[in-house]
Amino acid sequence: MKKILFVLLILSVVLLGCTSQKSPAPAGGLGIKNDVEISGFAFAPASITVPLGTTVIWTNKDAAPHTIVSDSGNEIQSGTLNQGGTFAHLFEHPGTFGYHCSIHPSMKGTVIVQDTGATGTQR
Ligand SMILES: [Cu+2]
Repeated sequence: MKKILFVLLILSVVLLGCTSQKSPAPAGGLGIKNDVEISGFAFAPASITVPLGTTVIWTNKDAAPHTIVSDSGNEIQSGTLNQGGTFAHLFEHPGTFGYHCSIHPSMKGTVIVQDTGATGTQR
């Protein structure tokens, strides 16, 4: 009886192993996160380099409202963030994304998304 249980245990481990190998990791499935603070009318850090599939989360620590808007295109487009407000964006394409605050155009930041191949995304 103990032998049968042992064999069943081995079988289930092998089967589970096969099953998990067959399902591909979803793009950005690693759940990498990176925080940017908005404080003193500035993005901190102003420039960040992240691997593909990273979710960047901006948090407004100022009493003044701010936005996060792409310098070109519409990759990043937050609404107005009041104090304590957050905005999250998943970067699914490699590249350099410059952004600014539409209320205070002197506030600028950059997100550099690198395709390290670590996410398993083939391009
Ligand atoms: Cu602002």
